[in-house]
Amino acid sequence: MTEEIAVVPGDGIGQEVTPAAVEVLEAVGEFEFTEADAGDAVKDETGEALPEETYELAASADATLFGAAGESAADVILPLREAVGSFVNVRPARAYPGVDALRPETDLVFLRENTEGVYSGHENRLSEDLSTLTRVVTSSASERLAEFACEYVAEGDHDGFTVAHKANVMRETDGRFREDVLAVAEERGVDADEVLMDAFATHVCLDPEEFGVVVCPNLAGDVLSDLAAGLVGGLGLLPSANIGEENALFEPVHGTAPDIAGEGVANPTAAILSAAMLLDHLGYDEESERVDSAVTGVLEEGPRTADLGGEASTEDVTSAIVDRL
Ligand code: GGG
Repeated sequence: MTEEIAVVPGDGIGQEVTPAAVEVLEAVGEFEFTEADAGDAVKDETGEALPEETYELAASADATLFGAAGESAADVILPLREAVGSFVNVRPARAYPGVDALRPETDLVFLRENTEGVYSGHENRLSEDLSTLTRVVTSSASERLAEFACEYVAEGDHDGFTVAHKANVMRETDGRFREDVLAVAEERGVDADEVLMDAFATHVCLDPEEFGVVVCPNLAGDVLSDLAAGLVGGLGLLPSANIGEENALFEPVHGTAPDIAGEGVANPTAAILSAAMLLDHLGYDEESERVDSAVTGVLEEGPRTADLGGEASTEDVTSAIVDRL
């Protein structure tokens, strides 16, 4: 049976890098692609950033490829993650040969809680002077993330994981997160250590080899993975997978990059590596490895987009990757 892949480019460079990822998927397999709108542009036209049919498509497709969300991120990417029942956002950040990285020894994977924390949407403007946000942390979500982390560590070549938190200040919410994650690791016999997330931000810059798999609350995972992008050569390189029990959505970590949107010069690597994660998730292991190795080859030998010091266009890089498949 041909798998149906929902394609939601979103805004800005999402419109340029998502077709690049589709081109790569078409080169390695037979899939049925169904495209749908979401984001600022559709909101301007219809008043709705995430049309119901896009939500339903993501919920029913075998997998979804998403591009980027801009101003309407909260109304687009959070509900889309919900549509696929995602509870973890997997964000690998590794340095590639040939890429000028601040820290070439970096090889990290962030496992970010994907349903709650400060992204649960409970914000209120209570007066002219006062706005509030309710942070939600449940044991069920923390334990589910920890179970995933234990399986991820067992299946991969990892010694254990580090849980990054700020439980010395947010004693109740991060305290619960920390306690639940460490308890599951102990129960499962998986090595887990812990670090305060602010200290992590320093230590990962000074000595990234100290860390491997990093389990984080939602916002911390968003911020710290972007920080790690800075260590490996930029946001154009980081893919991600939003994994649920039965469904999943794949997207580059970067946003819409309005400064270069529409110029055809965005780096498609993160979107194409997200497609490699999609292939792996659907069981196309060999195809996923082929894409990964084609991307690695192009990063090493070029062509390169401007963010990596080159002059190539999105299409030049995509064609070079497809040629290597
Ligand atoms: N493709 C990722 C994207 O659109 N990022 C924009 C953004 O604000 N994301 C928030 C998040 O990942 O939670």
